[in-house]
Amino acid sequence: MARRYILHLDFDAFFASVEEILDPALKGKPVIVGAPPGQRGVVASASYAARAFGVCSAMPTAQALRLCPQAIVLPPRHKVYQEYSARMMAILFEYTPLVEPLSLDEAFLDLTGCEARWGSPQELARELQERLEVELGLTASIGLASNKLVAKIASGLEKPRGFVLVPHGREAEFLAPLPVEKLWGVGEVTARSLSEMGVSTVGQLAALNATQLEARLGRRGLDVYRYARGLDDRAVVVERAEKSLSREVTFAEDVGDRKVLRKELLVLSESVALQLRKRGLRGRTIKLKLRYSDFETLTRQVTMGAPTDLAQVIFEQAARLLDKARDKKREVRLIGVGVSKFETEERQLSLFEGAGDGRVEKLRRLSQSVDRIRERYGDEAIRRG
Ligand code: TTP
Ligand code: MG
Repeated sequence: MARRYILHLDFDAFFASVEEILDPALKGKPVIVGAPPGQRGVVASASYAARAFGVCSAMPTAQALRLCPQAIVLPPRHKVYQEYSARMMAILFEYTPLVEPLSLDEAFLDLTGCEARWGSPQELARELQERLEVELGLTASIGLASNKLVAKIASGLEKPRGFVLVPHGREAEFLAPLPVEKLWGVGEVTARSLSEMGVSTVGQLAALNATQLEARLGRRGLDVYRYARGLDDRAVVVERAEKSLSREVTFAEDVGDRKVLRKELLVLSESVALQLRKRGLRGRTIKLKLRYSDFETLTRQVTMGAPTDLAQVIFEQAARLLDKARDKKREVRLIGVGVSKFETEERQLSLFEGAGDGRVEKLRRLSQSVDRIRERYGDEAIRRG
């Protein structure tokens, strides 16, 4: 069987770099894309010149400006970034149909068996990096490895313009010196729990056996056990154009308590909202799904005047549907939330501008900073209070 090659590609300082292309006078200067400091905004993207001053994403813009007063702060222009993202994806698809976009500026490619047509995966990766720079003017960092986990970590290690190849069989050795937080599934809480066991690097983690990890981390311990050894067999998933996005959960024990159901609904709404924002989608229809203990399943939905990608809005609608639809005498086995009727960014902008809804804007800013923290520290880092 052909050796598996997975490539992960991520643009360097994506939003800030696009701004530099559109205004070449910005090149090399400390550029920050984010909300202005007056609005308690945070940095979405910082150019590498700005990072030299200690500026990083998710940092409050006000703090960034204290570190680097000469920084140029620009408001995000999502439509433009989406265009560049689409151009990048189009180039990737020229090489293989096995492209999995992860967010606007990053994707996985499965290059297994590509040699016949494109030369070695290394050559292909280099060519890709060069083409993106010549044709789009954007630099990307690439990780190339036998699986997604290792490729993704590798692409982040030598930014900007990084290229890190992890040879087959050397995955564990490559990961060993890295901090445990680099692994999927290891957020702040898990890292703290591990450090109590004297474990701070992936190598130390790999010395633990599965039973120890399961005892400490629960079911997730087994995933972490495999990741620590550089093992990950997840496939590159080719996405169809999505029409809806949903999350559902089956309870270990059937639930009749409204409070418990609402709490789960909030967690699901947050998860759906995060996925929407990562994909740059907003939807107008919110759907609730309930399955009772006897497996009878019902769905209810509501369509709003304006699209959303906010957990709070999704939750409020779903919770209202729950109160209306639920038969309180029966216990619930499964609950789910979905969002559909997606709208394009352009229309969304005008709707939001027209609405002039200060609360929506405030929620959006909060959500963006929450996303950034989640990206960094994993889902477990934040739960709404
Ligand atoms: P990243 O790839 O995380 O950041 P980056 O491209 O700016 O910098 P790096 O060189 O470290 O890759 O995210 C891509 C873009 O997505 C980023 O330019 C800004 C935006 N973004 C948000 O607005 N909110 C978020 O929560 C995240 C993760 C990114
Ligand atoms: Mg990036």
